[in-house]
Formats: sequence, C-alpha cells, structure tokens
Amino acid sequence: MKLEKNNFDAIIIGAGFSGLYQLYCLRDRLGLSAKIFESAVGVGGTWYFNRYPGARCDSESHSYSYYFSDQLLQEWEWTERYPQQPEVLRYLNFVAEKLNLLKDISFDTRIAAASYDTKKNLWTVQTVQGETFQATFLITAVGCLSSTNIPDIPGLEGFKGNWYHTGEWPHEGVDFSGKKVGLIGTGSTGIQATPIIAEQAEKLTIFQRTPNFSVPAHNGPLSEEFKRYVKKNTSEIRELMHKSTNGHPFLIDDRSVLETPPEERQALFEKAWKVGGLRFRAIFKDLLFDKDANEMAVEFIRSKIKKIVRDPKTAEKLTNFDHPFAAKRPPIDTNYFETFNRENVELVDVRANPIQRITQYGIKTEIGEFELDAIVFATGFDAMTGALLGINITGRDGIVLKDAWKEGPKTYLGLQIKGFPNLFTITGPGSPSVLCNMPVAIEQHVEWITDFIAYMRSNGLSKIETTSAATESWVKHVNQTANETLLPQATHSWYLGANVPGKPRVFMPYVGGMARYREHCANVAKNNYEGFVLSS
Ligand code: N01
Repeated sequence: MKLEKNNFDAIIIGAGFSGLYQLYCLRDRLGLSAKIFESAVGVGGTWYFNRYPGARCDSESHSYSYYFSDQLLQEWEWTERYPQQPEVLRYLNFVAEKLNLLKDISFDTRIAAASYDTKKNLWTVQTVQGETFQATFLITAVGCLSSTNIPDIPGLEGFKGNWYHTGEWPHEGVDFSGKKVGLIGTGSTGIQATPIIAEQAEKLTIFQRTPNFSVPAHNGPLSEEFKRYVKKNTSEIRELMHKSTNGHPFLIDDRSVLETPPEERQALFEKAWKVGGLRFRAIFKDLLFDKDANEMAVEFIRSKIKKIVRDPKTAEKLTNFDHPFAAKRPPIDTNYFETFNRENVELVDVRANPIQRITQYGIKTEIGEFELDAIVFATGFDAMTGALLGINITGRDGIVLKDAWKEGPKTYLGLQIKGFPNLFTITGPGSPSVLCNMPVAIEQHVEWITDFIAYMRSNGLSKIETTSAATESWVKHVNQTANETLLPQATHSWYLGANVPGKPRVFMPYVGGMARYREHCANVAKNNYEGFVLSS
C-alpha cells in the first residue's frame, strides 16, 4: 500500500454509482490505497446534477440498487415503483456512509488532465487547481450521460430571461409560476419534465424536433407486500437481472409478434401498455430485429397517443414518427401526452419550422416568435465519450485520447484502450452500459476490474494493456451486433453520436445483451485475460 500523501495504488474519477463501488472493492476487498476525485461537492454523479422537475429513474427501484451487499439490500427500502431523483441521491449517500467511503473522496475537485509515465508505470492526474496525484491504476467512473449538450443556437447570450439545462439544474429549484416557459427537446428528460412544468407555468411551449415514443410508467407507491417480496428474494432478482438482455428484473418473452394472431397480439400489447414502463418493449422477441414486427408496436403506440391527445393536429405532430420504436432509448412517462390537452400547453414542430434564433424575448422560428420568460434545454448529453474526452488524457508514448478516438471510440470490451496501460473505463463505449439497467452494468464492470487487479497482484504483474487485434475484433463485433438490430436506423440518435455536431458517427454501446457480454468477459478472464498483454 502506497502511503505518500499524493500517491495511491488507484485513482478513481467520479463518485457516482460506479466510483463508489469501485472504491469499496479496491480499498476493502483488495486492501489497496484508493482515492476518488469528484467535481461535485457531494456523491451521486448524474443524480447529483440532474435535479430537473420530474427527474426520476426509468428502471424499477428494486432493481436500481447495488446487489453486492445483502446488508444494503435489507437496510434500504424504496418507496415508489420508480425512484425520484432525491430518493436515489439519498440512497447513494446512505451507501457512502454505510461503507465509510466519504473519507476517501476528494470533493469539489475536477480532474483536468491525466498522463501515463511509461518508465515509472504511473499515472499522474492533475486537478484544475494544479495539484497532482499519482497512481498505478487510473479508473474512470465519469458516467455515460454527464457532459451536457447545449445546442449552438444563435442569440442565446442576448436572451433577457433565464435559461437552464436539465443536467445542470439549480439546486434551489426554479419557480415557473406565472412564467412563459419554452422547453426544447423531447427525449426521456423533456418527457419527464413537461407535465410538471406545465402544472406550474402560465404557458409552456414545447419545441419538438423528433416525435418520440413513450409508454406510461404507471408509477405509484410500492405495496408492503412487494417490499417484503424484494427483501426475501434478493438472490432470485439478482439472478434474473444477470440473465436478462438489459439487466432488468424481467426477461424478453420468447414470442414473435409476427407469428402471433392479430387478436392475441392486440390483447398482449394492451396488457403490456397497462403494465407499462420498459416492460412494454419485452413482450415480443422480434421488435428490435424486424422492421415489420417493429411497425406493429409503432402502430399500437400511435393509436394510443391519438386516443389521448384531443387536438388532431397536435396528435399528428406527436406521432409523425421517423424511426423504429426503441431504436432510440424509449422514454416512459406520467401524463406526457395528456399534458397536450391543457389550455396552457403548445407544441411547435421545429423540424417543419426550424428555430432560427433566440431573441432577447424568446425563440424565433420560421412561423414567428414565441415570447418566453425562461428556456429549458432538455437537449441531452455528449454521451459516452464527452466526459472522458473532457479530461486531457495522454497515454503511452504521448498518445492523446482525443487523437486515438478521432474516428470514434475504440475499446476492448468497453473497459480498456490500446495505448493507455492500466487505465480502465467503467461502462465505457463498446460495453452494454446505457442499454442496460445501469447498476447491473456497473457492478459487472467494477467486479471484473477488481478481479483483474487482484489477479495481477497475485501474479506479480503491474502493467496491462490491450492489443490492437483484440480491440479491432471487439469493435467489429460491436458494430456487427448493432447492425443485426434496428437501432442504427434511428440516424439522429445519441447512441450514434449524431446529436453532437462534428462527433464521429459510431454506434457506441454494445447491443449484444448483458448476459452475453457477461459470459464473454468471464471467458476472457478464464483464459488468463486473453486480449491483454500483462507484464511485471
Ligand atoms: O436527451 P436526448 P435526454 N433543436 O438526447 C432535442 C437518460 N435518461 O436528456 O431527437 C431542437 O435523448 C433532441 O431532438 P432530436 C436516457 O438514457 C434517463 O432526454 O435530436 N431540439 C431530443 O428530442 C436518455 O436517453 C432517465 O431531433 C434539439 C432532445 O433534445 C438519456 O438520458 C431520465 C436540439 C434530447 O434528447 C438522454 O435523455 C432522463 C436542437 N438544436 C434521461 N438539440 C432516467 O431513467 C437536441 N434536441 C432517470
């Protein structure tokens, strides 16, 4: 164990779900000296920053937990089917205190740069304040959706009202009472925020570029019976999540929508709509693989929206879909479409009438100017690579990560990058990550990294780096797997990097499923970490 003040065995960047568990594993399981550097003044990562109205997790609460500790599972109790942001933040603080993690986290400390010294086999990280720290291992736990994307719309600097990005929401909250609010973006975030802001604001105008699918969440308090079921069946729930494609506590049904007779198919869609949430996507096995199969889900959702939304013109704008259902991350909602029946809500189609500029008093589109007191950007993130590339990372022989990823991110297993020895990327591009219930993806990565470091230490090894061959073959597999599905057909998706101008178009997450990925990683470990060069 390294004892000098600024030297550690491992440095972890980020104190969200992944960083906290990684610290616990390295410090308490392996006995290493480890330190987290976190830019915020508290734990939580994405849950620390995303405080927008309606912020709630789309995974069911009983699955949105660490499953490595029975004690944590028994002591914590979720209150609703989907946890609200403050509850998730309370949970992460509970874990950090329970595991005594806070003393090894340096808050309010942003890492600006990290560089690898080949001779010393050491990573040096530098904070924005200029302080430096060193470690053998560098582990990024920076989150996939943490670098906010604010579109470059001319005129924003001259806007006289207030504007906000949902991912950097003021901690004191925002009171929209009596205000005319404009909201740009209809992804999961915009869809969650819309009904809540509409209840408060005098007027809410939603600027929609791409009509989005959404399925009712059917949120509500958890029954005492369900809470007892969760506590009694932790092993079964864990096993089910590990077996499932997306790390959720339910499996994708083995039934084909195309082979199901029409009446039965309709009944199954209706039943799934009543159950709600991400379970809707799991009722047929072919929805993400076959365009005709997918079209049946599209038609069903379209008909539901048209029944909810009273104004036919608004309903038309909301259902003029241009991509397959679930090819982009499918939002789930509470009263999203119902909100368009309110007198104080207006929908503007900015694909037909593009935003021209932001003026002093509002947003100007081709059909006219919308007067606004506040603008909410629910415009998403520079996903998966933004936060990593926000740190100036230099590897072996002066290789800069930005240059290495000029044509898009390339990793082995989403965990390691050629040219960057001893650097691990938790839920990095090329891993199931955002296509999975995140805590399940995170636990698997953290445990795999921990086992790898333990293996190195017990074999007297101190340096690992993946090979070009392993990387090329994995990247090819990630692309092939994506192309077997309909997901790349949503050409404006952040999965492809298409939401950020100039970002290379590469399908970033691994679509092959959590269960398959898990098995693959286990085999790599079993074969003495095939695809890595290990040395002392
Ligand atoms: O961001 P998004 P998000 N002019 O990128 C629009 C996770 N999440 O924050 O589709 C006009 O999905 C853009 O339009 P288009 C979840 O994984 C999780 O909503 O590019 N519009 C789109 O409508 C999710 O997928 C939870 O045409 C512009 C929207 O902004 C991910 O976070 C809750 C524009 C951005 O949608 C990101 O979701 C919420 C412009 N210039 C989110 N630029 C939970 O489970 C962008 N848009 C808790």
